[in-house]
Amino acid sequence: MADTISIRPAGTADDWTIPQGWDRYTPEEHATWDTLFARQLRQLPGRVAPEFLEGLDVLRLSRPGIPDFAELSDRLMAATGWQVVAVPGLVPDDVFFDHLANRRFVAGNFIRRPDQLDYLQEPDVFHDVFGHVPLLANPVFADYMQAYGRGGQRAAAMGAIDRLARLYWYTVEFGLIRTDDGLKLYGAGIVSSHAESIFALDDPSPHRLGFDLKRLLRTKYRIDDFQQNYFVIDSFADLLDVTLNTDFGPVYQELAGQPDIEVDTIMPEDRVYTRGTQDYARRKATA
Ligand code: HBI
Ligand code: FE
Repeated sequence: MADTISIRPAGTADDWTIPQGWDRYTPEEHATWDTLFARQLRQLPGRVAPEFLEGLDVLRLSRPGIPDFAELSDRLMAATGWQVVAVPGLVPDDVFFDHLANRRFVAGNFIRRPDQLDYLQEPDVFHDVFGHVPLLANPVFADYMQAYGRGGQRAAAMGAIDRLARLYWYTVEFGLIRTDDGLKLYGAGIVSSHAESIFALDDPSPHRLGFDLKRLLRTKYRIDDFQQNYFVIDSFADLLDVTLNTDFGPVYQELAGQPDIEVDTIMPEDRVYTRGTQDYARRKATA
């Protein structure tokens, strides 16, 4: 995450949480949530990891309207000890890691305007709650997210936040998972995006590469368009296992001496699911 100097807005607590203000949402805002939700539910079944759909069920997220975080947290707490807390937008890294390390997921309480359905800069309540929260009902992924938060606190102490942020980016935000029924989506940035939930699986442009922690930590990413690289995990248990059983300190030191890997590069040791054409940017430019 760019080192944006975040100014704590008035009325925000030290941990940047604010009241969600559920009863202040307008019917149009609830309708925006319903439009986004219905659009994703038309295309995610069969493309998304089954654990995501199970999470929607367990948390009863199919009910219409923007979820009330208090009610949602009651169900989430019962499932995995997590809760959803409202924040005004992106929060400083150390605040973010502290919340995750304590099983609190920070979610923006605002929703995009109807004319922003397809892209917005900051994560809104649809990205955060529809994209991220269902998998927090899965015990293994819930443990992974807490492990990431704790890892973030350690990375901060070693000046390695930007390095570790790549792990979050290529798993929690834009991860794919291998199943007996082919590759499936699980990253929140993909499952909450109408276009990218197609692009990430179907488009011939991006590379789809087997998850390898050190290779991933060297790989750059872009924040303003579809990914040119996706990493594929074998299972959530494998992702948790690697994260819990890696001593990141020596890995950060080892990688410090190695150059970053560009998004259009395939390394000799890569497990290649798709050797992408990398032509998306060109296609888009000439569209
Ligand atoms: N703040 N609200 C919010 N949501 C995020 O996803 C988030 C954040 N702050 C920092 C951050 N993500 C990432 O840069 C961390 O991986 C470092
Ligand atoms: Fe996100």
